[in-house]
Amino acid sequence: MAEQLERSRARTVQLTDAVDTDDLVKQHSKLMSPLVWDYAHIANQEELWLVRDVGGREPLRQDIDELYDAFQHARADRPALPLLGPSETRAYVTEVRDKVLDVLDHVTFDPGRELVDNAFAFGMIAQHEQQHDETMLATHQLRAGAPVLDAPAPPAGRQLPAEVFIPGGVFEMGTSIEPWALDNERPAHPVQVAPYVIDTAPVTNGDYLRFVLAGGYDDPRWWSEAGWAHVRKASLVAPRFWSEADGQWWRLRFGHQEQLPLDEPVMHVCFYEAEAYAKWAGKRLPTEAEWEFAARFDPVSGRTRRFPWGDDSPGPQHANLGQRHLRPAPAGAYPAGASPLGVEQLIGDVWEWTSSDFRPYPGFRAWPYDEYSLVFFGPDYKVLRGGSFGTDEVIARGTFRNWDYPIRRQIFAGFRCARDPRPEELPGAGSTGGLA
Ligand code: AVJ
Ligand code: FE
Repeated sequence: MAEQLERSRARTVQLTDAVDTDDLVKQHSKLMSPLVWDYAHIANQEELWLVRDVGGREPLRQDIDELYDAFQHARADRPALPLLGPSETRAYVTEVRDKVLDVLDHVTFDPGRELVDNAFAFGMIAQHEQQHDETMLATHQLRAGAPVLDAPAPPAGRQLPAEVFIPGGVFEMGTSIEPWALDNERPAHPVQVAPYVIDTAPVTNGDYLRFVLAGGYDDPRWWSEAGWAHVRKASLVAPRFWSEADGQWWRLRFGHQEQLPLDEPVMHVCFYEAEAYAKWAGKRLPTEAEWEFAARFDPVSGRTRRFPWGDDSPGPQHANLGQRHLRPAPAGAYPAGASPLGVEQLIGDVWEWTSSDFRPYPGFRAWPYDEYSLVFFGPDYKVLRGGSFGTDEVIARGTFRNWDYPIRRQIFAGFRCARDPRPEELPGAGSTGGLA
């Protein structure tokens, strides 16, 4: 457990030490908090849950709880708050962690105390820090100026069949046994999925560029009513961080201007752009259940597994996770991460927009606090699945559910398409499409 906490902290320190004091305290985008807010918020949540609640210890800094309560102040207003400065923040963060390691030394993981059974509260806090680390990475992407982050390139891609036929059936969605699954992933429940066809890999920059060049952003036929209203109002013409000069397309990546890599998954598109591309391509977005069926169902055993490749935790051969490579990998880069039916790169690379609203599963219980999931359920948010290159493995479970507004583009999100099978693709019609 201490190792998990140290791993998230090493990442937080790296992301905050990478910039100077000015860049730590300033707001790089109205959509994001100053990095120094995330930093102290991480420690404040850790203090609330692990020092005060689990440990039953005295508060360290009750006076600052309100400043770092995400529900008290919108992101846009946070720079104007009397926040702790960088050195005060670092001192607070260290003080909290010292106390937490002491609590960890003395705690008994009593199965009768739900918060500590299976070390849940510690796992929740490690995941919370890693989630903010991905948020801080998105802030880095929005930051202007010379690059400060670097990482080796991901593995090379390979040619893939375009689509995979999924026979569908009843499967167990969500989980009741994954010890650190958060409330919205629970409980496991049966879901019926009709046969469908899904893209083998996420839609690439090259695929998406064809939509742009075909005038996709100027044609209301491809857009939902809300999507068209948004694309007009926001004057969208291409994914965020793309630019064009004399027929050459570029993308900005953590301060580096790079020629648009055509075989990489497209990223920084909002839900409406994903939806419009899919319609233009004669397809649609997968539902959340279709995504999870493709990622977890094993047709050989009939069982729902943890990951596309099985039950083992992700290794570097399976998926592009954990900020090892600061970009998504080209299509086909992770053959060892394929699902039994041959769907690839479901975990890692880019978050994938689904067509589903963020809703509770049947039997949902808000736990251990309403503000993680409960207050966000409803039609305002769309679900994203699978994690990105910026997501840590402690989060990127096959059951993990992310959500955001359908207009958001600063997250590391792309998508893959799905479609209903044509009659001749259904079993018994002679051909079974890509089904092995
Ligand atoms: C699950 C990524 C939508 O960042 O708003 C962080 C995670 N919750 N602190 C968010 C979260 C509380 C959450 N997302
Ligand atoms: Fe938070």
